[in-house]
Amino acid sequence: MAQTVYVIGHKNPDTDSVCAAIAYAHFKKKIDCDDDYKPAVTGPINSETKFILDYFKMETPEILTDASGKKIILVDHNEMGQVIDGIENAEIFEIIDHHRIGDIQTGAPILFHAEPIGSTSTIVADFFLYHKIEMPKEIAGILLAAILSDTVIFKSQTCTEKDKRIAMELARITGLNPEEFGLQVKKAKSDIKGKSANELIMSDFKEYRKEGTRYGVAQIEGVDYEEVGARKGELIKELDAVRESQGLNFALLMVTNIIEEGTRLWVVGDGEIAGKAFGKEVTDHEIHLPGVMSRKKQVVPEIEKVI
Ligand SMILES: [Mn+2]
Repeated sequence: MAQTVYVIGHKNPDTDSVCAAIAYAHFKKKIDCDDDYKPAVTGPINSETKFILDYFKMETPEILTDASGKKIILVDHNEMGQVIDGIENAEIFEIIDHHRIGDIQTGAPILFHAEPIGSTSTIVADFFLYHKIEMPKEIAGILLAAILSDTVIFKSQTCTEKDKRIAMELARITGLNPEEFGLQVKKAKSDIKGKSANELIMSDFKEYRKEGTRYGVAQIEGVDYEEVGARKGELIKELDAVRESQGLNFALLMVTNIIEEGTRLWVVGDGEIAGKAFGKEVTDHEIHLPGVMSRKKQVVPEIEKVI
C-alpha cells in the first residue's frame, strides 16, 4: 500500500538540509514508484535558501513541526538535539548524513548512509549519478548551490575531492560557473540588513548534547566582520536569551569571515569550556580563531574534548 514518507533535514534548516531533502525525495520517487516521498522542512527557510529556490523556480517544502505517527527519512543530521519534535513516536526509515554519528536510535534496522564529506547534497547527487537517474536542471542546480554553501565555495576544511568532482558535474549540467554562482549564494546569506538579532542567530543554530552538558553553536558568515561586529552588544544579549530559554549551559556564535577565512567566536554562559578548548582567554565574550570556518570540524570536536 502506498504510504507517504517525509524527507526532512534538521531544525533551523540550512540550505544543505533543504536542498538535499527536495532532491532525495525526487530520487526516491524515481527508484520506488510504490511510495510517495515528500520533502519537508522543520521551520522557515533562511535568506540564502530562499534565494536558491527562487533562482531555480522551485517551491519551498511544506513545514512539518511534529513527526508523530509519520514515516521519516532524516537528511543532514542524526542528533537528538537537532531532530524534528515527535521523532520518538515516528518511524525513521533512513538517514543520509555527513556529520559524526550522533545519538539517534531506531527500533528497526534502517538504511544509514554517512560519509565524511562536505555536504549531504554531494551524497544525494552521487546517488543520482551512480543509479543513472536523470537529474532535472533545477535539481542539479539546488544540489550545486548546497554544496557551494556547505563547503564555503570549496574553502572549508570539510570539503573533499569528491565534493569538487560532483560539483563540477552539476556545474556542467546547469551551465553555471561554481565560483561565481557560489559568491552569489553566499551574498544572499550574508545580507544581515533588516534582520533581528534573533533571526540572525536562529537561522543557523545547532544544539549539541554531551553527557550532562547541552550547548548551542550558531554561525553567521559574511565577507567582513564590520557589519556584524557593529551589532555585537545586541547579538550577545540575544544569544544569552536563547541560551537561557533553551536551558543550555553555554552558547557560541561563530562570526565567520569567508574572505579572510577566520572566525570571531562569541561566548555566553559558562565560558570556561570554550576558553579551555582553544587555549585562549575569552575577552569581552570573544575568542579570535584565525583559519577556523567549520563548526563541525573545527569547533564542536575541540569543545567536546574538554566537556
Ligand atoms: Mn550539511
